[in-house]
Amino acid sequence: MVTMDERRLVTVSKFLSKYLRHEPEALGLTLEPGGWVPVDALLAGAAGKGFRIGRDELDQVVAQNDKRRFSIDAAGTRIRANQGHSAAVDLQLTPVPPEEVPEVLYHGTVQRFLDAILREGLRPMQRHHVHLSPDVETASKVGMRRGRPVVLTVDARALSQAGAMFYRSANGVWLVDAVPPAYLRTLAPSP
Ligand code: HQG
Repeated sequence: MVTMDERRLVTVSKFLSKYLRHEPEALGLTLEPGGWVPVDALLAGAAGKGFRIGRDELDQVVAQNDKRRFSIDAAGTRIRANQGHSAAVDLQLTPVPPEEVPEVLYHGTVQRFLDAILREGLRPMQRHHVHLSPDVETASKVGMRRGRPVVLTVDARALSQAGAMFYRSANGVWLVDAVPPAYLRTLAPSP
């Protein structure tokens, strides 16, 4: 097996995110329940766009992706993005019972969204869910994609006990429909 360099890994990962999360129809794909598509159809669709991906490359991207964004099923015939979709799909997530939801989770964002977030709560925006991180460091990295990060603490257990459904994605990201302002606090910025 040829080992891929980091740049190629990122390029293939971005390609997969685009079509498995956002525009499956542009590759002639339909997301099955759970977000799955046949690997063969994906590789054929990619080749049709002039972007050839080898099956061994695909396996490496799934295995080595820094955030475990993708899964291949046990039979090795279907692939999916684990979360982050904007395309319509039933991800067949199982709600986590309130007693298994952590007391607090974190959300990384940036200052310019803060007023709106504290006023109307966290909303899923283009995605299906609000994404929450299990620790401050991860949340901080998520916020950093947009500038100087601001981390919010989410009273997740309380929100779950109040009836909100929490889901955990295969890569440890927590998902919830929305977070009302009453369950949010800004974490004091680190010096
Ligand atoms: C903000 C990446 C105004 C929210 C990351 C965020 C993550 C509001 C942006 C995953 C708002 C949405 C998700 C409100 C939320 N008013 N702004 N009421 N509510 N926002 O990308 O959480 O690389 O959809 O704070 O690492 O940043 O894709 O969500 O800034 O895990 O695998 O609206 O995406 O992973 O942005 O990131 P996003 P996110 P991947």
